[in-house]
Amino acid sequence: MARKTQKTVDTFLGVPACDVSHMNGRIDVVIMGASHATPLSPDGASHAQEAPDAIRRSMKEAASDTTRWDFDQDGPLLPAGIDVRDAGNLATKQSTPGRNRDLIRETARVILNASAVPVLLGGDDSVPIPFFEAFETHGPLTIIQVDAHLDWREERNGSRHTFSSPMRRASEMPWIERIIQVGMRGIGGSRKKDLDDALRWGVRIIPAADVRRHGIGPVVDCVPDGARCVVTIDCDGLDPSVIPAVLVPQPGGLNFIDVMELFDGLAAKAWIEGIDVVELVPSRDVNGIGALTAARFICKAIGCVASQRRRRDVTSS
Ligand SMILES: [Mn+2]
Repeated sequence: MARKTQKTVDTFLGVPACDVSHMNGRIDVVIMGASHATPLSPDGASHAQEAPDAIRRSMKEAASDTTRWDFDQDGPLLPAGIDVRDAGNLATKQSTPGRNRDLIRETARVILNASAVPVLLGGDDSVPIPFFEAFETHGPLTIIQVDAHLDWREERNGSRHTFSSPMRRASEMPWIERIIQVGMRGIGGSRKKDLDDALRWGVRIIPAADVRRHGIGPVVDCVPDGARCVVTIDCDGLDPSVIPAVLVPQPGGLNFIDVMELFDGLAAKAWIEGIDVVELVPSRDVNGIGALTAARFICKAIGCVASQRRRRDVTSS
């Protein structure tokens, strides 16, 4: 059976579907899925390819009435006065990494040029590389990454674009002026040289243990007022009890509320210009709690975009 690349599923929270090649009028947020970018192995199945639809599906029940009060947002589930669309899943394939990267970069660029905030559902952690590239003319940018791992490998299996390298590739993009990495712990693929390179570049590394000790406030403090930010969340940055649906669980991760507070802190002082959530592995999930948690990050992100749009309208009027 041929692998489906563009599934027809319900949109996230039942928002209107959107064709990015025909974006008219003011649209605030566009959600899109990318099951693949640069897989570690071009044959076989990607561990995170089912994630975009699993995330959408997890909110299907709640989507029946988006006026319900959402305590994590201190507002309705879908904020009033904001136009959110779902562009579905890009036609990515495991076997076409170069084309996948082009699709992700160009689609995100179209969304950004329409002054909307792209929300990208991966896919593994290679998906953010072309996503960051799309912001070339929208910088200078601060990247805030939630991840257990450093992701600073120069290459892996001969490729510079896999899930082991997104932060090193980000550091090479001139429009990225600041990188903050939160949630590091345990054992990943990095060696000391990778860590040294990251620190030399100026990355602020805030291990998971520091978040437990001091909360998320010091992370938000690293972001200057008015900074343009992209939030990139690797699901393994969260504790496995919060998101069990990951490839390699690492004990001692962030909690759900940490991420809520991170979004609130950023929305209050900076501008969230893009969000991605990657590395959700639905086949490893427990009762759908991981997919639901990832979906709740997206709900929160939409709420933050709504509040910053209100702030921008007040500032510019
Ligand atoms: Mn990662």
